[in-house]
Parts: sequence; C-alpha cells; structure tokens
Amino acid sequence: MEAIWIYQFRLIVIGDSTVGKSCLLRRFTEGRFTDVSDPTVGVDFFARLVEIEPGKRIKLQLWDTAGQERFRSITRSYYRNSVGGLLVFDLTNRRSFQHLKNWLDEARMHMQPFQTVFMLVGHKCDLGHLRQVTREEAEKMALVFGMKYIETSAKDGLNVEESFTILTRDIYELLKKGEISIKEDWEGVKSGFVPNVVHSSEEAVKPRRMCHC
Ligand SMILES: Nc1nc2c(ncn2[C@@H]2O[C@H](COP(=O)(O)OP(=O)(O)O)[C@@H](O)[C@H]2O)c(=O)[nH]1
Ligand SMILES: [Mg+2]
Repeated sequence: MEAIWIYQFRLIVIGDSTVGKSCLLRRFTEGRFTDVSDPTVGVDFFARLVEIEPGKRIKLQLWDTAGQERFRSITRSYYRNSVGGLLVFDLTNRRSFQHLKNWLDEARMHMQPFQTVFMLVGHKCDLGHLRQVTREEAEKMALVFGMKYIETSAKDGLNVEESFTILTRDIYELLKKGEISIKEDWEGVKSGFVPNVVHSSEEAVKPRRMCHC
C-alpha cells in the first residue's frame, strides 16, 4: 500500500560540527551507523514516516546542516521553514555544550514569529568513560531552555528512535491544540496526503430510504 501521512513536519538538527548530527539522522532513517562520516557538503535531507497512533502517520522531512555549521553560514530559510528539531551536543565535548545557547538564540531569532519545538540531545552516550557533561547539568539546561532532554547514541542505536518520535508527538499535540497551525507561505507543517474515501460522518448524513408500508 502507498505510504499515506496526515501531516508533514520539517525538522532541523543543529549543534556544533562533529557532535554527530549526520550519524544520528542516518541511524534514524537508514538504521545503520557508519564510523567514517564524510563532512556533509551542500544540503542534505532525509525523510521517514512515524506512526503516532495506529494508522496515523506523519512524514518527517529532516534537514541536515550539511557542513555549514563550521562556518556559521546557515541560511535563514533553513531555520525559517522548519517547525523545530533537535539541538545536539556531544557528551564528550564540553565546548559543544557551552555553545548550545548560541545555537538556540540563532534558531529562535530566525524562526519567530512561528511557534517551534526543540529537544535537547546529549549525543554519543556510548562513550561513558569520556563524558564531560553530567546528566544533571544537561537536564538543568533543558529546563532553562524549556525543552525535554534525552541522551542518545547513533553507534548503539540508543534512544535515536525515541528522540525523533517524542519530538514528533509533542509537535502533533500542539497542532491539535491549535498552538501550531498550517500557514500558506511556511513549510514547517504541511497537510498530508489522505486517500479519497467516504468518511463515516459523510455516510451518516446520507438520506436513508424509509419503508412506509
Ligand atoms: N562513539 C560515537 N561516535 C559517534 C556517534 N555519532 C557520531 N559519532 C562520530 O562522530 C563523528 C562526527 O559525526 P557526524 O555525524 O559527521 O557529525 P556532524 O558534523 O555533527 O554531522 C564521526 O567520526 C562519527 O563516527 C555516536 O553515537 N557514538
Ligand atoms: Mg554533518
């Protein structure tokens, strides 16, 4: 059966270069980890469907910063046309943790006035012995930023699925509540492809033949 989705969310993955963004995306979309990750050139995007409720799928369009983060030359449209994403640091690299606020400020500056949702990701949790940031510190930071925190490993596949699905569910809930809405000139959330079927509510209003005998 053809893939059908009710919405498409466009998400971005931001954070210092080498924190593991491309590996995280590749693990989530292709289910594999490749150790030699070539620094992405140009614009890279990935896609995957996520089932949020039985039969209800959301298509994720996932954009990778594609090496531009080295030069801080990420374009405005990259931020502007997304509904949120993952804010990633490397648990074994304290500097990447210290740069988080810059990343978030820049993203929020370009994304306003749209409501957006981010999740803080402490990545490479398989390297426990090299850890430079404690879970407590990261949780505190997430609280200050007003977002959830999760620790992931693309190498072990730990929490990769969860990070994207929790974020997707949170955006979906805001959409249902009307706090996020679809806009004509914005790519963050789009209405999906729904098959041409007769809905039960339409069925109910059809005139019924009655027998008067
Ligand atoms: N140990 C470990 N290394 C990782 C993990 N994810 C990425 N890496 C390594 O970190 C380096 C940078 O990864 P990459 O995805 O290119 O980072 P990006 O610049 O943020 O896109 C590469 O050498 C990866 O093999 C992980 O979960 N665990
Ligand atoms: Mg990359």
